[in-house]
Order: sequence, then C-alpha cells, then structure tokens
Amino acid sequence: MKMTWRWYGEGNDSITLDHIRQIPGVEGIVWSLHDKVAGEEWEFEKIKEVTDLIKSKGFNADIVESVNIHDDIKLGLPSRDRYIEIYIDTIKKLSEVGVKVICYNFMPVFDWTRTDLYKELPDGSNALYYEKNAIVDDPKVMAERILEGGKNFTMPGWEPERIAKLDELFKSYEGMTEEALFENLKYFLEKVIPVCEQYDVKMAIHPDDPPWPIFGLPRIIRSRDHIKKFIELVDSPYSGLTLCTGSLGPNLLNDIPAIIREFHDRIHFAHIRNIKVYENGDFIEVSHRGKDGSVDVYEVIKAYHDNGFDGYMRPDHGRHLWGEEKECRPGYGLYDRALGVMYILGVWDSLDKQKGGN
Ligand code: DNO
Ligand code: MN
Repeated sequence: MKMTWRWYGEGNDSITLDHIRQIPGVEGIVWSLHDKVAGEEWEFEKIKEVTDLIKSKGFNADIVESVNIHDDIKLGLPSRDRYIEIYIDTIKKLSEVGVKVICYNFMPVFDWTRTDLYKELPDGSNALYYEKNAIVDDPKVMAERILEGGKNFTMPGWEPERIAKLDELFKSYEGMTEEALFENLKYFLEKVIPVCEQYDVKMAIHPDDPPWPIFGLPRIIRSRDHIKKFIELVDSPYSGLTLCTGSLGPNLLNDIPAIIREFHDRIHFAHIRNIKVYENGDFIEVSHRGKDGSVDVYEVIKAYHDNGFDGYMRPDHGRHLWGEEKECRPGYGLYDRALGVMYILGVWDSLDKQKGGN
C-alpha cells in the first residue's frame, strides 16, 4: 500500500509540501490542475511544472484527482467525441511524467453534495454534514449555499462557471436514465481504455456521493450491484475503481469490506473516510477512527491488507480542528487528515506484524 495525500497546489492550498513531508508515511501527492474546467486541454508545461515540484520534495506524483469529464460525454451528445479526444490527449501527456492512476467520477452535474460544510460536532470541531430534510428541491439554492460556505476556495465539482449554467445543464439531463448513463460511460471507456493500456495509465472511477439519486438525476456508482455492472462494462484492469468508504458509507446496506474483497483486483485507489449515519438517515463526517462512525474502518483496512493491496490510499475528508476551518478548504484541513494517516498506518502496521512481516 502506498500512502498519499491530496494537495491543491502551490498558492491554492494552505498546507505546504514541507508540512506534508512531516506526516509519517506519506509517499505520494494526489494532485490536479485545479484551474481547469471539464473538457479543457491540459498543457504539458503545466503538468511538468507541478509534478517536478512534487518530485523535488521527495514524493511521487503518480495519481491525478481528478481529470473531470465534460457533461457532453455524460449526456452522450455528438460533441462528446471532441471532448474524448481532449481527454485522451491529457492521458498521453500524464503518462509522460509517470502518472499511473487517474481518479474521475461520472456524476451528472454535481460532484459531492452536502447541506452544511461546517456543522459542529459535540467535541467542538466541525465537519461536512448532510441533512436529508435540508435538501431543497431547487438545486440552485443548494448550490448557492455550498458556494457561500466555501467561498474562499476553489472547490472541485463546484466551479462557479458550471454552476452559473445550472438551468441549462438540468434541462439537458431531462429524461436521462441510469441505463443511458451507463451506456454513455461505456462509450467513453471503450474509447479511452485502449489508450490507457498502451500508455500504462489506469482509470479509477469514484463512487457517487451521497450514494443515491438527488434532484432527479440518476447516479450509477453507488452499491455493490452498480459496481459489478461497471466492472463488466469494459473488461480490462485499466478500467478500475477509486473505492471511497465515505461515499458508499451513508447507505448502511453497502457492506464495504465485502465490496473490497470482491473487487480488490480492480481497486487502484482507496479513499478512507468515516461518517456517522443517524437513525433518520442524515450523516456527518467524523474522524477516521472506526469507533467514531458507521464505517468499520478496521475491517476496511483489513480487507485491503488480506488481499495484499499494493495500490494507493489516502485519508479522504477530515473534520476541521483547532479553528483551521478559516483557512482550509472544506474537508481538507491538515490536522484530522494527518491523524487519519496515523490511524490507517497504525492498523496497517499491526496487521503486518500479525502476518509476521515487519
Ligand atoms: C470526495 C472526493 C471527491 C473526488 C471526486 C473525484 O470523496 O474524493 O470529491 O475528488 O469525486 O472525481
Ligand atoms: Mn472520496
């Protein structure tokens, strides 16, 4: 297992690479060109500049999260072919600097959705929260709330340029079914995966967050059966998964350790996040410790360990601690994610010892 850390780039993240160097066990930086909107070309010089910087601090730059997919591809519009060409061009450039995995998602319109970015927990820290009844029918109102909460930061998935076109976007998705969305994903993968095989770059789809349809939009990566269907779309190890426990976790019917055991050979990237699901279905993000939430994080890590997982792993969202929410992007503070790294490595090392390793 290779421990990694998501970083938003020089001048775009309050956490520096020098900070990250002091967190034990972090080998790689999960990066992206965060000023790029879906469908835009990625210039080689920019890719090289970021990855050189990351490597100069002793980290690998093997994972990009994310290269976002243009809605025309998800919608299956004729213009998708042009956007797929651009995507393929980016894959080729990324392979040149040694990128091994691209994390992406196939959620229509929105990436993750929450109703409160700074909900206070009983210990005084705060975290991202999802209250079912606070999801208003009007996605515009929701979007405004999220943009207001995170107004000091760029927030992947919530680019103001896209949100400005929300009405139009929702109109184009009218009538979209799960089946059609799967078809459009298949079309995309059939074009892209042969290139990935040739250039040795793996695609790793991120599950939908939360794992149910919202605002009438279908969501197709949200349960064991959906994942199975995805795996069968294109039969290649290059079409794989980012397994995010915090995204699958809010549906308590998702047996995440079982999902990991079933699909481990297609999991290239593991996101570890814990959430606490309340009786009414609301949920809040909590520390990575298994006992603090509804995800059995120990069993999750054990499932990876038992299968000799040698892919990439990272702590996903953390709480905001000790007042840091003023300077960090929602979910991406320093302290709780650093604690998360240590918790994950603690479990991993002890499993190694039990197996007679070192
Ligand atoms: C939260 C994050 C996601 C992820 C994108 C990948 O779980 O990991 O926002 O970055 O969905 O495209
Ligand atoms: Mn995730």
